[in-house]
Parts: sequence; C-alpha cells; structure tokens
Amino acid sequence: MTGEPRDDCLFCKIVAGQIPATIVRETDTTVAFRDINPQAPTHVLVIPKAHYRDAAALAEGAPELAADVLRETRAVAEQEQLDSYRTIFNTGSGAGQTVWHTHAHVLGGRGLEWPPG
Ligand code: DGP
Repeated sequence: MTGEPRDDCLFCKIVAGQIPATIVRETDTTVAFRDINPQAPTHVLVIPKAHYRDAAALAEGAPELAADVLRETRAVAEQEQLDSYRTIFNTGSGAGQTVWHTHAHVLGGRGLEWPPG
C-alpha cells in the first residue's frame, strides 16, 4: 500500500505514457481518460497516479488522494456537461474489478437503471 508504480500494472503504464489513452483531464495527482469499452455515451475512468489496488486501499493509504479522485469525478461530469451521472468503484473480482489499480468509473449521458447488474 505504498503507492509506488508497478511494472505489471496497465494503469501505471497509462500514467507513465507507455500505453496510449484518451485523456480528458489531468491534475498533479490524478488522470481521467475514456474507458476502452464504454458502457454509456460518457464513460471516463478517474485514477490516482499512485498505485493502490482498490478504493479501500486508497482510502486507507492516502485519504487526501482519495478525495482528489472524488473531486475529479465531479470535474469530469461538469466538463462532459452531465446533469446526472454515476460513480462506481468495482472492488474485487466478484464485483467485476479487472484492473487492480484504483479507478472510479464515471458514467452518464443516458438513463441509468437501479439496481445495477
Ligand atoms: P473494472 O472492471 O472496474 O476493473 O474496470 C476496468 C475498466 O478498464 C474496464 O471498463 C475497461 C477499462 N480498460 C481496460 N483496459 C484498458 C485500456 O488499455 N485502456 C483504457 N482506456 N481502458 C481500459
């Protein structure tokens, strides 16, 4: 839970510019980029530049950084002109987490049903 970059992490490689991504926002501590497999007209991932495996590890290891990520989800929604949107952190493979670097999904631009699948 140190936040150090990992050679085997896809999103650390995006942060480092080693893998291309469509970046929509960047701050000193976060990057927001479009999901490669969008589930809504707007589907952006907001990640901390530092490596934490999931949202709980981020909140435990770097609470200020967790706040930065949440603040950026709002900034993305405003930039994308979303009146309503959903922020999701999948945590654990049973919940659909496939990339083990904390990321907030920001989904919007269509009606979103509840409960999610
Ligand atoms: P999750 O299933 O919650 O771990 O979300 C991982 C998301 O990451 C998934 O919606 C697809 C997206 N993704 C996976 N690989 C890439 C990639 O190389 N580039 C981008 N932009 N998104 C990716």
